[in-house]
Amino acid sequence: MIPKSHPRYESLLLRDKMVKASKEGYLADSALIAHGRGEAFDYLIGEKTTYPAKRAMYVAVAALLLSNNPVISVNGNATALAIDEIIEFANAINAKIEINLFYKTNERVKIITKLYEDHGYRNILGGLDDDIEYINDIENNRASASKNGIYTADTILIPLEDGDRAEILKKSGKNILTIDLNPLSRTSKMSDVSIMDNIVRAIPFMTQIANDLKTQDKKILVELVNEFDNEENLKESLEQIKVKE
Ligand code: PTJ
Repeated sequence: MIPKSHPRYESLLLRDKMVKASKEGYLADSALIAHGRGEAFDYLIGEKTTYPAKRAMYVAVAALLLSNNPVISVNGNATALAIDEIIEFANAINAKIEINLFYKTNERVKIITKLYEDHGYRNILGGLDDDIEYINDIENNRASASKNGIYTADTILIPLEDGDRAEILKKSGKNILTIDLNPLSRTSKMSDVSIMDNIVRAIPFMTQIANDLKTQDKKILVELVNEFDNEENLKESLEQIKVKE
């Protein structure tokens, strides 16, 4: 039990979630390493949501609301850290959720499918019985996707995604949005909208934004998307990393 007074309380709570998920057998072997990299970047931005991240979140939510078939891609790490928040967000924007594992095993897919069901989400895509297609005919696990989900999606939110997978999705012409604490990652660089923030802060904030933007005229959402420059926003994100005592 971590005392609430501990100066690193929030961070230790997330570590606990990751360790528990690892023991439950649904994380990739390298999941804790990926988490550690995220932690380091989060530390350097003061573990707070920065202004460029907020701006990117508004644009990402607008893009999702404007889409015909928006999909939220989830892996082991995203599930361990924010399963309930992801379900709430998907419901708020009417998006599908698809299990999309970089280090895919049937066992992990089975456990994650059950987790979403246990948390009240019945229509998870990417399960073992789902219809699978290969993006751009690349017959490789990295390119597999649910026929009714990522395969036919126009906009995909890919939090904490590996660069190879992001590249395949980007090359297929889809609108790619990411949440990634590393603004220098290949995924951040090749996405259309990159949110440099911790998934545990970003997703609940995006649900709030969705509830706000849903009441706005479609024209305003289109303007938000069209005026956004991801490269410029990533530069500003990088400037938020301050190394000082
Ligand atoms: O469950 P799987 O098999 O799909 O595997 C998931 C991981 C995350 C292991 C896999 O996708 C992977 O290896 O990813 P990478 O290449 O390590 O990229 C993950 C990115 O997410 C890195 O840039 C991290 O800095 C970032 N990251 C880690 N934790 C968080 C994060 N970004 C936002 N919030 C976090 N909590």
